[in-house]
Amino acid sequence: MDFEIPSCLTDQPALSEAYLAYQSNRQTLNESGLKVAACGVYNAGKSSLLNTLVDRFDAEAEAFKTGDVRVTTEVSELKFNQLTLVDMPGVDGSSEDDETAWEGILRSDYFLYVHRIRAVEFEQSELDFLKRLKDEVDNIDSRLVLVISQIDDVSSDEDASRNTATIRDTFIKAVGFEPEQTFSVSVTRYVKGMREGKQGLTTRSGIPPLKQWIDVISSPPAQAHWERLRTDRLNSQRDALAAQILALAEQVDSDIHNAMEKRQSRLRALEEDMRGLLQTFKGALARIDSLA
Ligand SMILES: Nc1nc2c(ncn2[C@@H]2O[C@H](COP(=O)(O)OP(=O)(O)OP(=O)(O)O)[C@@H](O)[C@H]2O)c(=O)[nH]1
Ligand SMILES: [Mg+2]
Repeated sequence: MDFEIPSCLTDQPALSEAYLAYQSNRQTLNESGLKVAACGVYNAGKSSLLNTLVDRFDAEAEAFKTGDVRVTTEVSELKFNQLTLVDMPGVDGSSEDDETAWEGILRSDYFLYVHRIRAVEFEQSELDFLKRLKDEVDNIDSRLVLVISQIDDVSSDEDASRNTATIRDTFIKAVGFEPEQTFSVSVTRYVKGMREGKQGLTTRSGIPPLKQWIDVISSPPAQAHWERLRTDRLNSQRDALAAQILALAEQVDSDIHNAMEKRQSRLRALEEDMRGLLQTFKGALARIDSLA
């Protein structure tokens, strides 16, 4: 739906944009069920992970496209039962991709932060992204979980535990809190387990606990919680917009006041000049009279 910009804001591009963003957010949040978004650097396995959550991982039936190169460049959504899954571009993409990812963030309720187990070092762009989450997203500590992905990619349990501990530490330092949940997953094991009916592999994929957690957050008892967080978010966005509009109104008021002051002082100066002129005329007249 297109929203109309109030006429008083039409020549205020930044405010118009903030107003439209608020209206469109409000509409999206009022109309959609719970949104869970996957974020992380490119190739972290975000799209593959979301595909397992809806059990659509066969190449020809993938819910979200996957691949070795940078694949996801736009925010895309998939409705699944009462839930909407949101796939986002890698946070280390172009700054345009990052802004696109950010739009997805602002409209999502929960975030799966996906990080490959082999990537022990975080990239600077990830740290910047996590800091932005921490600074700009309300109640992030109850909305962000860590997903350590591609755990089949390390050969020993020892390496896996060491890498997991380091990744968790860096994550905690970046966001400033311990995630309520950390999931260690392997899409490869899950898909193989499902295709070949190998229950052991499916269990060792770590995907079932993640699915259970999603069932819990999307269950009716949890609904009041995320709906309240949404309302809080919309209210603070509305308050910020109202404060901007108020600041603009005060500026306009002070501009009018200054213009009137200027006009008054010009009028006073004119009046003074006229008086001076009148005195000069009177003096001249008096001199003419005295000559007569
Ligand atoms: N070994 C292994 N490879 C995986 C796993 N999950 C995904 N991959 C592979 O990792 C690559 C990237 O996966 P995607 O799901 O496309 O990654 P993405 O994070 O969505 O990437 P972008 O959309 O480009 O940001 C693909 O080649 C996947 O097959 C896993 O659990 N184990
Ligand atoms: Mg992707």
